[in-house]
Amino acid sequence: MLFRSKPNWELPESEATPEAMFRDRRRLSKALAAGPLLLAGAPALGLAQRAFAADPDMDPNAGLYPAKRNEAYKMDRALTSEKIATTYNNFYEFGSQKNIWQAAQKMKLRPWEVTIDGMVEKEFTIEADALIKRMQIEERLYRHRCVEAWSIAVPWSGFSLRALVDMARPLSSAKYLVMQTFHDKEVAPGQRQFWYPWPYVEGLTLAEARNELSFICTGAYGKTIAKQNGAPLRLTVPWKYGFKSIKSITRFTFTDKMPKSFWMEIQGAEYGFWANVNPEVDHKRWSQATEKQLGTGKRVPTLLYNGYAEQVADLYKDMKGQQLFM
Ligand SMILES: Nc1nc2c(c(=O)[nH]1)N[C@H]1C(S)=C(S)[C@@H](COP(=O)(O)O)O[C@H]1N2
Ligand SMILES: [Mo]
Repeated sequence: MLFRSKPNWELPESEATPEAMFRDRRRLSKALAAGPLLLAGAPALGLAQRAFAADPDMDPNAGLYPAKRNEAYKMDRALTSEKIATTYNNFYEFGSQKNIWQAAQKMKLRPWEVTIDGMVEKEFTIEADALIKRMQIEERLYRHRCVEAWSIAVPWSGFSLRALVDMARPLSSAKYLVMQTFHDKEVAPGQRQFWYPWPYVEGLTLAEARNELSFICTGAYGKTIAKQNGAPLRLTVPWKYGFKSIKSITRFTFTDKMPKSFWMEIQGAEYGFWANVNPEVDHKRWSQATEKQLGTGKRVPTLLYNGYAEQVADLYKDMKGQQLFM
């Protein structure tokens, strides 16, 4: 049963938008210029809502970026240019080529409902903008290693996944957090390819979800995250192969059963649940020892847990028999 109630930490709508909106004056005035067209259909709408109706891409939380950098997360290499990180993407909902960034602009970000359900004290649904507004937003520099053996280094902004887990108040019997991407084949042509098990699904153990590194990205490069990078909410778990970092999330479900992810469903022999980065465990069809650093022309050694062993190795110390690295 899904309760559509407002948890006590949710702001009332009236508080949640206008003041932040005015920080984004340029787009607001652009949107207001389009206003009269909308007036007939929506006479009761306030200024802010009218601006939204005119431009659903306008982020009422735009003023949160650039966010203060959390210096705990050091970077050992040059950051990848924004140009590369926003034009070389994996987002199968929009096609299996890397150049899907234009197709992804079709995503409509408002309204964007996020449901928190399953084994929690009380299920609820909240608007992504309201959720983000409640969170402590910071910037972190993270490495990202795709299972295809390329890598980037990105200044993400967002909030710790642990904060969302705490808000959700999972039952003590919950062991896993499952995340799900939007499902709309009108918007995403890839989702018309019926042989894929849509929607995209990924999961973590609750211990992993509570690890300090697990991050929900809402921004990148000092501004709101681009659609092709997984707006409005995208997971980043930098010690795991990139496919674990699910984009454009609409649902967080708490459960006691290990979920079967999108890639496990497609090719379980090559893509497992854990998918921790390890240079010594090859993919069935290629080596994982090195990675191509996009934008540098360099191939560099891949690091165990993508260089994050200090933060995450403890999670796996009693799990010797499991396939932790595929
Ligand atoms: N919903 C969804 N999330 C996804 C994917 C996808 O196809 N669909 N691709 C994954 C893979 S394989 C990688 S490497 C990263 C790529 O993120 P980027 O394009 O922002 O660099 O997103 C991950 N998240
Ligand atoms: Mo990937």
